[in-house]
Amino acid sequence: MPSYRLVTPQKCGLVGTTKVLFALAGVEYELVKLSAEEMQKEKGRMPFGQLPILEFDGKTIAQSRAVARYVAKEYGLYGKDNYDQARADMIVDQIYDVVERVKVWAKEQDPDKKEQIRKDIAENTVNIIICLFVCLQAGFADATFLSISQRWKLINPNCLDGYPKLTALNSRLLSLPKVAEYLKA
Ligand SMILES: N[C@@H](CCC(=O)N[C@@H](CS)C(=O)NCC(=O)O)C(=O)O
Repeated sequence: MPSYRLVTPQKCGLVGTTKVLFALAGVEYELVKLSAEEMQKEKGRMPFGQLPILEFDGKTIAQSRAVARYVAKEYGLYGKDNYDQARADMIVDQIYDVVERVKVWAKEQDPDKKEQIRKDIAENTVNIIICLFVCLQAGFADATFLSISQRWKLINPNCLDGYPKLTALNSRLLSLPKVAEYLKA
């Protein structure tokens, strides 16, 4: 097995999915957290001058979603065929659409517009994704969901209520000791 180095700034949510995937796969890796000064010094090793990156066997992968997808593929967590993988991609892309809406929500100053965006996210988009999850058990999408869902709770702390299958899936993931460890870190 390669010796993985997952290099990230001190504070960065972008490695969350990869950390969950490594935990699900039971794969050891070194998590390297660089300070701002260290990051400046190390820029030359980063393909696009940004973190996170994944290093192994003299190779480097940048872009957090490419890193997560690579780890998912390597450890059989991406779906068994092109159709399952496309469904995983579909859900992950939808999750990131929600993340973009959350950014718009966070910046909006007008209380009425802000509330409208919150409702739109909480009552429509999040529910659509949750419904899709009920028919899918792909590690890549699960891991993305788990790492991002913490942010959704800001919008609607009860967003999983009424979705017993998803709640069960979440509980199963959270009950894995390594995933629980990841959430504490
Ligand atoms: N789309 C990239 C974004 C990477 C990114 O914005 N990284 C930030 C840290 S979280 C960074 O390296 N900022 C320092 C810089 O751009 O100089 C990804 O998903 O990996």
